[in-house]
Amino acid sequence: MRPLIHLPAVAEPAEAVALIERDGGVIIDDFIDTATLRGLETDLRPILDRLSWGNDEFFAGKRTRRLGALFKHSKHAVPLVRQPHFLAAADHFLRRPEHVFLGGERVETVPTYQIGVTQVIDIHPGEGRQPLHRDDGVWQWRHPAGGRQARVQIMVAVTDFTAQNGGTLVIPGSHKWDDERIPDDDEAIPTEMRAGSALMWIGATYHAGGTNTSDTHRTGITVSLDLSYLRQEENQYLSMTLDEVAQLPDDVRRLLGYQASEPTCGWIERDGIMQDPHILFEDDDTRERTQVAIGRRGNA
Ligand SMILES: O=C(O)CCC(=O)C(=O)O
Ligand SMILES: [Fe+2]
Repeated sequence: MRPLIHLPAVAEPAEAVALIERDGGVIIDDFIDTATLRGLETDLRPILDRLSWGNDEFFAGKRTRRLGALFKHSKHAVPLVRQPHFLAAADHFLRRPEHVFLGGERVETVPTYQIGVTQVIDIHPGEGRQPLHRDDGVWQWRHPAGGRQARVQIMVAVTDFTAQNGGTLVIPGSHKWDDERIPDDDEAIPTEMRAGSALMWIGATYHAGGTNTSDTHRTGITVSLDLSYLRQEENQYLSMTLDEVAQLPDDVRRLLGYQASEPTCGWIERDGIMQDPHILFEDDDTRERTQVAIGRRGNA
């Protein structure tokens, strides 16, 4: 089994997409710059260090700490969801057009994507491995689903990731397996990458947090971009107040779920009109009332 390929940050996003299509994942070296890495570490480490260890078999084990609501805790999370390889992969895998009929009219719609999970995962020495799994299992996603994917995800290395300290285990090529093939521990390859680099993979690829047999902790930040008509795995609406969301840039607010998915998923009613929720953050003078509609989008 061939390990996942490393690409430099200057590589064309299309190259990363092609490797994910082929192998189920890719590693982008220097995914974020040093200032972002240091900023994340400074903002998140003190909060993480106050958390207790986990207490379940899958998510945490006995020597792992997990912190969610990343965008509440650090403004340095913003570049993670603007990184060109990540957005290109989300555009490619998630924005697949499909058609529906409205009576005799054939209408094509293209879904958007949204942030599903944001989490710091800090695996300490002595932690055992997670069971190999597919993250799209949260929606009972089936495989193959006509080539459709539900999720594109990153794991950014905050510390170096090694085979010894629990670097994420991945089974290359497993995104093409059906739902009956059982993942075997012998097929999984640990992700080794420098701090600041990122593993990028899709919801169908088998992976797991690794065993930490080293004498130091392994810290990663994971963020997923998911089909925006699926329920968010981490409930972003209840993770931040509207005031906190209002402090974020418009593109991030939309990614957090404050945007309807075409054609009509996620509207809020205002003045008797089904509207896109991003109007919550626009003031009365500048507000452009955006009506959600199938087949045609109108400004009311
Ligand atoms: O910590 C890791 O490397 C992977 C964690 C993971 O896959 C998960 O919690 O779903
Ligand atoms: Fe996972």
